[in-house]
Parts: sequence; structure tokens; C-alpha cells
Amino acid sequence: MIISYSPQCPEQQVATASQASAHDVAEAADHARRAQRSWAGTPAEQRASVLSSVADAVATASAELTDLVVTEVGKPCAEAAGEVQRTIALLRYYAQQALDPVGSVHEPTGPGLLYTRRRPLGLAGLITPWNFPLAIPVWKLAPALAFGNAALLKPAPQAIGCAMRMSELFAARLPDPALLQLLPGGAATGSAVVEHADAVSFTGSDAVGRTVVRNAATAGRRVQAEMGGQNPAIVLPDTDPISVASMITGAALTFAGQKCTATRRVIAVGDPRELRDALIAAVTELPWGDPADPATVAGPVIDARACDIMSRAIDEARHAGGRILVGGHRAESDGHFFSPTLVDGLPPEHPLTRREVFGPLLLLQHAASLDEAMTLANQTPFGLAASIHTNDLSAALEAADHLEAGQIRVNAPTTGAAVHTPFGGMKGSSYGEREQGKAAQHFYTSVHTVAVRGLRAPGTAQQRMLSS
Ligand code: UN1
Repeated sequence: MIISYSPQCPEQQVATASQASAHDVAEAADHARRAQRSWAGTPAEQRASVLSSVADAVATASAELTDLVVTEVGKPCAEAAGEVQRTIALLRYYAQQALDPVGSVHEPTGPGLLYTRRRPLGLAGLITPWNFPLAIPVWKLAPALAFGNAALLKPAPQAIGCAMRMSELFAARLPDPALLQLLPGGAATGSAVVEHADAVSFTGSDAVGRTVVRNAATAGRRVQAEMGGQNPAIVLPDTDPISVASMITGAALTFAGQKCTATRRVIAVGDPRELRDALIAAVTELPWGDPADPATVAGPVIDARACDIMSRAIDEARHAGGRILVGGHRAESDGHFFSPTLVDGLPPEHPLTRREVFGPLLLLQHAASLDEAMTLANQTPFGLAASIHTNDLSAALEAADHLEAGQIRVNAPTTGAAVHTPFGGMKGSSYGEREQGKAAQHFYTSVHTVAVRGLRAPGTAQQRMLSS
């Protein structure tokens, strides 16, 4: 049985579902494939209107969905409401994209016609995390359906209630509910999904992502994986420390740092004192606690294990000579609350500056120059997001050329992504094609080059007239 518990009240069960076995997945894949054949032949206008009506349904249910996100994963309610709005925007965007299929016409080297067209792949296997329990399933599901595929959705067990509710909203509006198969479960269910899908899209941890990529590639499936980051924010001395500190604190600690795009390190270029004081003030004042309180910015972490990971990281930091400037402790509460934490003084090559700790932990690092800051920024096996804060355009452009990150943000938080732009990273952060934007259309379709010739003998019309 899959059971989700509320992170703020761990005794409270939020949702339950029975686990899908390998046999259930095989059967679901079969049903989905059958439904997909007619869906692929459905006019794009109809597919678009299904997605638009799901968007309307999400809008109507927005208060209920917001509450569910708050209760099930502990996302602060302002952020949870934002996620619902983003989910609506994603559905509307892909409804529109369904109406804008991309193909190309090529001048043939001989007679005839030469063009490309895109066709649905068939069955998309979607493996999704708990931290964006509505938006991430939808940013995979909406393009998969928009371009004529069926989907197997294997959501994270911690967010099974959100996935069930979202699937209901789709199922009631799809011409055949078999087009979306919700498959609750853990690793074994995920492996079965990989086995049966034509394309696999994964978002989640590094360790699981690598296994998914390996298995999908071995089975010859198309695969994309998005697996986290260790995202730096470089701050040059020409900025206002108070406003930069407030932006970076938000990027690092909103939703207790549980976003793969969260800022994990601030790299102060030059004299760090003013920035350090401003960060201490911003992290100290950050409202944290009950996620149902509209003022809360950082709620709980997802479960007891996440709390332990934070505690171990703090011990590790202390051992290495790190100074805990703010936080560093669990709260006296039954819920999984860990205080927003700021650490300074770790050796630059310390493992905590390279790996992802998925919680409310922000590290402060120091550099004498922009070059040194970029070297530090790039010293991680990940490469998802990075930001630079400066008024110096040349410095910003240099960072845009050299930071090893898929998302580069100038005077903006590392978190967030526009629906119409490609999303993903470099190095260990991602594998395969980017998500979202036009990239999604590429991922969920296959391209076919069509060459057309006439049956008549080649030659110019004049030659043919002469020879007849
Ligand atoms: C965002 O920063 O708003 O799981 C999106 C994650 C990312 C998405 C982040 N895949 O946190």
C-alpha cells in the first residue's frame, strides 16, 4: 500500500493507493496503447480543447488543490497557490502548442517534394517527484498528450494524493480515460514503466535518475532525466547587499530549499562583510513554520529522512570548521521542521559545496575576483542553475558564457522557469533533451523525412515533349 503523510503532522495520512505491480503496469500499457491509436488520429483542435478544459477544471478546483499541496508535501500556501497557477499556464501553453505543429519543407536535390513531419511516439513513461506534485507531472503529461501520445504516470509516493486528484481531472475530460494510466508505487513500478514506454521522462534524485537512464538506454528507449543541482549565486560588490541578500535567501530557502533549482551557495566577490550581515539578517527573519500560514516562506522538509540528512550535513560542516551563522537545528515539533541555515567558512573543496543537500541550507563562499568566483561556481558535478548579481553588463555576459549551468539568471533567483523556454542542465544535472518549450514537442514526437516523386520518367517537361 502507498500512503502519504503530512510532513507537518506526520501522524496524518493524506492519501492511500494500492501499489501497481509489474503485471498491472503491463496491463495498463496495453490499454493505453490501444487508446493511443485513435488519440493520435484525433484532430489537434480536439486535443487542444481537452487540455484547455483540464486547465479550466484546475482553475475551478484551485483552492482545493492548493490545500492538498500544502497538506501533502508541506509547501507554504502562497507557493502552493503559485504552483496551481503554473499548472494552469502549462496546460494552456501546451493546448496552444498542439495547434502549432512544426514541420519543414526542403528543396529536393532532384525532382519531387521533400519535407519532414512529426508523429507521436506512442507511450510516454513519466516518473515524477513530490516537490512540484502538480506542475511537474503536468509539464510532462500535457505535451505528451498534446502531441498524440498516451501516458503511464508513476508519481512519487509522498505526493500520491495530488497525482490521484490531477489524474481524475484529466480522466473526466479525455475521450478515453485509458490514455492516462496512474501507476502508484516505488522503484519496481518505475522499472516496469521504463520497460513498457517508448519514451521516458524522469525528474528526481541523482541516484534514481542514473538507474532510469541506464535501464531506458539499455532497452533502447528515448530518455530524458533531470536530477538536481548545486546552484551557485555570484554576488559582485557593485550591488545593494540588502536587496541581493533578500533575493538569494528566497531562492535558497523558500519551501525549505526543496527545489532542484534552489540556490545552495552564495559566492561573495571582494569584501564579504556587508553581504554576510545582510544574509544573516534575511535568513534570521525568514518566516518559517506552519505552511498553511500565508506569511510562511519555509515550511517543513518532506520526511524524517530529510531532517536526518540536514542534521548530518550540519555535523559535517561543523567538523570541517564551518561556522553556523544562522539555524542549524531541528525544531521542537512533531513535524519535520528544520531551521533555515546559513553556513560560512567551509574549505572551498569541501564535499558540501559540491553535492546537493535537498533542504534549507545555504553556504557562503568567498572569491577575490569574478574569475575565481566562476571557478568556484563550476566546481560541482552538477550544472542546473546559476545566478550572477551585478550592474556590470560585461561581467554578466562573461558569466553567461562561462557558467556551467543550463539556466543562467542575471539579477534574478536561480529558481523559476518560464513555460516556453527549454529547461534542464549540464553535467550531472540532466541527461537527454531539454524539457518544456518547443523542446517538448521534439521529445514527445519522432521526426519523419518524406520524399515524394512522380511516376513519370525524370527529365524536364521540354525533354519529355520532344521524346513523345
Ligand atoms: C522551479 O524552480 O520553479 O524539481 C522549477 C525541481 C525542478 C523544477 C524547478 N525540476 O525542483
